[in-house]
Amino acid sequence: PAAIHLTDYAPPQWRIEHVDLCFQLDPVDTRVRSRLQLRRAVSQEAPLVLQGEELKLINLTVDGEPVAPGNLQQDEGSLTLHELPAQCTLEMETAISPEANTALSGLYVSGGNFCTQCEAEGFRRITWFLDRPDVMTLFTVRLEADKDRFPVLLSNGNLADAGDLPEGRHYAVWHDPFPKPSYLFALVAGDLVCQQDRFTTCSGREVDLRIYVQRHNLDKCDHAMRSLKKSMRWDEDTYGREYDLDIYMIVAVDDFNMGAMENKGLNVFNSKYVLARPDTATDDDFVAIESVIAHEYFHNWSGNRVTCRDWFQLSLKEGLTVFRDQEFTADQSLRAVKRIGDVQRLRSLQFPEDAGPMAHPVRPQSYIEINNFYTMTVYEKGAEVVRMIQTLVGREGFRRGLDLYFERHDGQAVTTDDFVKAMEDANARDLRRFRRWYDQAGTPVLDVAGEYDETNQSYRLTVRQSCPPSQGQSEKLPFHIPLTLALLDSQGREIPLRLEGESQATPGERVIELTAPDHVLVFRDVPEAPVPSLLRGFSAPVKLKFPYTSEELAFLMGHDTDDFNRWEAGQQFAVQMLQGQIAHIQAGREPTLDPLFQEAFARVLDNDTLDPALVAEALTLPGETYLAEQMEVVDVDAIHQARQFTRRALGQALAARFRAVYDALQDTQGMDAAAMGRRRLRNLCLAYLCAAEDANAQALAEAQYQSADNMTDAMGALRALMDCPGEIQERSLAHFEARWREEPLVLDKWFGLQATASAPGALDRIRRLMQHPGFSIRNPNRVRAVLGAFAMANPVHFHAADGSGYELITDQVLELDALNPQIAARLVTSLSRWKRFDEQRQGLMRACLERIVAHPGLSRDVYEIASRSLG
Ligand code: DPP
Ligand code: ZN
Repeated sequence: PAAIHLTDYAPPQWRIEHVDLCFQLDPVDTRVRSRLQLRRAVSQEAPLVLQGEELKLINLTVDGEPVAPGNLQQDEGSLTLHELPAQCTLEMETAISPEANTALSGLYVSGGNFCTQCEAEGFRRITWFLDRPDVMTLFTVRLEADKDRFPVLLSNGNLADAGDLPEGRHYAVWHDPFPKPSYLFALVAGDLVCQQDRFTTCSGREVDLRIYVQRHNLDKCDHAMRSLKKSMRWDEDTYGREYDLDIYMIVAVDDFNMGAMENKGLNVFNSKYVLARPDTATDDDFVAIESVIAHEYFHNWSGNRVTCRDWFQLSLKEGLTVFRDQEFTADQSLRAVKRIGDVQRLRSLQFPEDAGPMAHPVRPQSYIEINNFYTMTVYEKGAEVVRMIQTLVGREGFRRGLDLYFERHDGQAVTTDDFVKAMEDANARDLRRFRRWYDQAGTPVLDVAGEYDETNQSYRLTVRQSCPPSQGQSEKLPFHIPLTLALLDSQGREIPLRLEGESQATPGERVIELTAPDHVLVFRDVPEAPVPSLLRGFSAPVKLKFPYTSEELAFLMGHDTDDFNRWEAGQQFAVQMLQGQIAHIQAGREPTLDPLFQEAFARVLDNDTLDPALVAEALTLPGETYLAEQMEVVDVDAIHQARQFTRRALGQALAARFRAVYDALQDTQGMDAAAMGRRRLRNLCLAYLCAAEDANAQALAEAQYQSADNMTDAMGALRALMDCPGEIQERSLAHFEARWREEPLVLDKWFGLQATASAPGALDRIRRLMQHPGFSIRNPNRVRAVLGAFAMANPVHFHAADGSGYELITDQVLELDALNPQIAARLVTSLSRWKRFDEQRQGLMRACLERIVAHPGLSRDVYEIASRSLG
């Protein structure tokens, strides 16, 4: 398969000004009639090349006449028409089979209902079209279907007409007044019910809000509806963005490749990000639902009103919209807790991607299959890049820049350059060098050193930036990096900052702009040797190296005035200690717990002035994948042993205090952020108590499981029990399965717990889970809950030394690839970083990748990931 390159971009030669679509919906044989109003966009004759996949062309006319055979050419994936008048009407009829569509791209059937997914290139699986985001078209859509089976008929925009047809059929006509690219098209038809509400926008417009679900889920929509209304209000208050149609619909479907999709006026969601009741969904689920609802809603401006010129610009809408949803969530609860979670995700998932064979810039330069580039880099690093712009121009400047961006580009398909340009123009800033964040892959490293000069009362910081090479980019140019810092005195107070050459000191923190490979910063009037607090709030997506002593880290853990950095100091302290333990284990010695760490840890636990959510974050040890990132050669067993040892040792040493905090947090009622924080800390205490392998703790966990009236506490107890194999664990898991068998989303939690269990016998467990009646390889959520969880979050067993974990995943990738290439490709990424492991594992993983690449009939999706991984 051939790669597509950004440098080959050419504007479309034809425009589709208006399209009328008529669907005769039938699961096996759906007929799609389309009428395209075409206008040539260039002065000289140009062929019209439409895209199409898995379509049967029944009929085609231009201006009502058949086309001469010589002027019509059908190839694999395209339909070419020659010698068309500069303006004409093209009418076509195509046949498709939604029921046979297991790739879940285009029009397909989920739970007996019709739905669509068109981003990125699914529309071409519905009808022939200029399926590219820079072709924006007005859509009118008529749906016809059997009225009993499919009473609800939905598409984008506003309802224009509806009525009955002969033979028990009916129809609906939808018109979307906003021109849009085909990837934002959607239709839904089925037996659905809806929860309804209203929203009055800031200018007084009334919007009809509807969440459509299958009837048995109608009692799980309240939270999603509340989240939607909050998002709408927040985007008005924060960014002045108002909704623009009379109706906003969300439809929940069980079979969905992504999290959700921002189709104009008709979002289609993975039901995982809609359905929630306190007894079926955890606090994390509630928070995730709120943020995905917000994310898709925010796309209405950052994505739909202003869209992408081509798919290389994907981060234009995704990075910006993730940034917006992160800010929204931060405003709903504790900003630092949100920031910590986002940074953990970035460091444990995006940093590895950026250091491996799939590394690509935020704006990729080439791809084989665009679906492989809906990545942590495009989304999360893209959001960090937007955040850095805000740090550089300030909150108000950022708002000015965003206003200008929307004003300038409303109704257009643009590039990340256009976004940066608006930020520059609104703030009279030069961000030329900053643009390198969009074009250079890899995670920059900041090596920082500090030196205090007592005689001159000055403190000298030297900062050197570098960035390791990545595929196709051996040399990197320096990045423009905002480094937010403060200097703390021995009481933990911020020392006023006066850089050499400045006449006056300023209080608090400072944003230093790094643009060169090396910087020397000399601070004057520093009365004592300070402890620097660097990269506050994680002001840039980089790896910071500063030679802190354990004492300094313990000090920062207790005193840093930046909440994020207080947490970060604890993480770094833990990493240092765990690295020492890993070395001990590798040398065949017993690991030990650093008393200074235990003391600092206990002080946080005992500090009842801190928010419980922040305490819980501070007391959570760095994850195994993050620890793996810090090693030259990853040793999954030693990492797991060290981490488990530390959890157990802390659980034993501080048992009485964990129990006291657990008991003090009895009041966990409610769904507000404060109650969620209390539940989080309480469940963390329980986990440490169980890690200590104490029989009382198991009884406590079982009691909590049985009395829990919410899923957070039930899962907290079960998760804690996963550290204690035995009768109580088995009994509780069996009870959970019996109780929730009929609720697929809840059962996924049960699948996930077992798929990630570190107890021996993992392979048999995975095979058993796949035999469970609730499992189906055709459902992406089930695949993620069992196979995805195993491959990505059970390092000890996935990387079993005999290669059995790799073989299992390889077999499943190949089976899945024939059904759903997008999901299969995601699973392959678990094998892509083979070079990070010992020689034996390298060989085994490589052999699996070779087996995949050699498989006949492989999809582009899987081919691209597997071949790049080998390359
Ligand atoms: N639906 C995906 C998202 O919102 C892709 N646009 O991120
Ligand atoms: Zn998005």
